[in-house]
Amino acid sequence: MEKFQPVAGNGLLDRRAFLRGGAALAAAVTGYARAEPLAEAPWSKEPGELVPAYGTPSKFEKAAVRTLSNPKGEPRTSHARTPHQLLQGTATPNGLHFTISHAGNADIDPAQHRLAIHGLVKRALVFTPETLSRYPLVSRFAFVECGGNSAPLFSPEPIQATVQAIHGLASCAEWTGVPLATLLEETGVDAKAKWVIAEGADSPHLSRSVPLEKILDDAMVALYQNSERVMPGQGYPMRLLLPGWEGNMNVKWLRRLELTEQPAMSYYESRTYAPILPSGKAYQFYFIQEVKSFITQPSVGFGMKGPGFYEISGIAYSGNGRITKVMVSADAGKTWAEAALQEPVMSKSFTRFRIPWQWNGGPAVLQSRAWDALGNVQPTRAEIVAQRGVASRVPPPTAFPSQHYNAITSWAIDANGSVRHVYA
Ligand SMILES: Nc1nc2c(c(=O)[nH]1)N[C@H]1C(S)=C(S)[C@@H](COP(=O)(O)O)O[C@H]1N2
Ligand SMILES: [Mo]
Repeated sequence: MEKFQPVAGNGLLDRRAFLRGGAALAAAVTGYARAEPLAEAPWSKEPGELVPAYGTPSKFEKAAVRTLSNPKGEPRTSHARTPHQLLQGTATPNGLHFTISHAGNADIDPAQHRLAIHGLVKRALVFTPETLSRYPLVSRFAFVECGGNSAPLFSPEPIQATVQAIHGLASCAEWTGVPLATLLEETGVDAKAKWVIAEGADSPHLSRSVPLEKILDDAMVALYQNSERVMPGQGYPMRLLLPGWEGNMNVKWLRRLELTEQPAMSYYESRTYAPILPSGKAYQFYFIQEVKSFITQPSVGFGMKGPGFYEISGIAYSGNGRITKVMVSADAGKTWAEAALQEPVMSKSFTRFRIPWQWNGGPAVLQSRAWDALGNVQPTRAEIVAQRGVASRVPPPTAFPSQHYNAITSWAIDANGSVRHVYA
């Protein structure tokens, strides 16, 4: 039984225990080894349903949907949050990719859509989706995360909400498109150019300024999302993809890229996404989505079913590059054990982590903490609050701090197995 010895407080097991424990441990978790005769179910007795032209999930998976901020079209920004507590793996299905659209999803006819690249270039050029898709394409996985994701955790008191409500404004997909370096090679770049102003074709013409360096490094005009055309909510027929950078800068329904000497100081970069510090000063730009992780199973709303073996699982990612390590605690951060990272671990992408746990039925506080390839470590909540402050207690909640929360999330398990959000 040595392989089931805890490696950290409150019953955390070695990350390889499930592998080494093999069938005995798996049976302890699931109970499937108890032999029962198989029943002949109705679906085994007749031909099945017609195969649809476009598949959708089983009717038994109705709960795996996004939660909406304006389900009836209320006039406000549309937020659709990814149900992380119901997903495994790392690629977000296209229908569950989180969406933030400030004025709804533009309904664009690709035959009429144009992308102009102009300003400080040698030759201004205009592309159609069709001409763009004839360039050499590249594919890469990348997460997109809204700068406001996880901001509920700036609240002075813990909030009893699901991981979807707290961390649902981040998703990950395989994007395929044309690297902007390729397109700028074709337009030529004036030596004076330092910034690229990206603008969308939706009615607010959302625009953001991006340093030319980032554009030439790994920016892409994405045409495909998980192998099919980019979804309307993700910017059909094309979006700017800036791997690892603030969601808002990943301009959807992309129609214009203007090379300039100075940033535009557009509405979103000078107001919404300029996080204010307790000193009253604000970040002028906050490009990178810093290293973060959170546990998706178990989490609020999905409790434990009696003492025994469980797998703790979650997502880690960093806008700086690869995830190098995730540590998990079951005793509110007193002791930690290293989680297994699911291969492949890709730069600026979701990384699934997992660790086996023997829950003894007593109170426990689960936390995860991630490290990235640049050596950044996910902060504790105390650290981020000391630096950035907490949101006001008095309604209406103040606008600050409301962006770029990447500290540790804590889930408390009580003796009856239910999960609560706590600050620990
Ligand atoms: N043109 C345009 N681009 C946009 C937006 C928008 O409303 N219009 N929303 C932005 C915001 S706030 C975020 S967080 C990301 C979200 O990308 P997604 O909806 O594909 O997940 O898109 C950004 N790009
Ligand atoms: Mo956003």
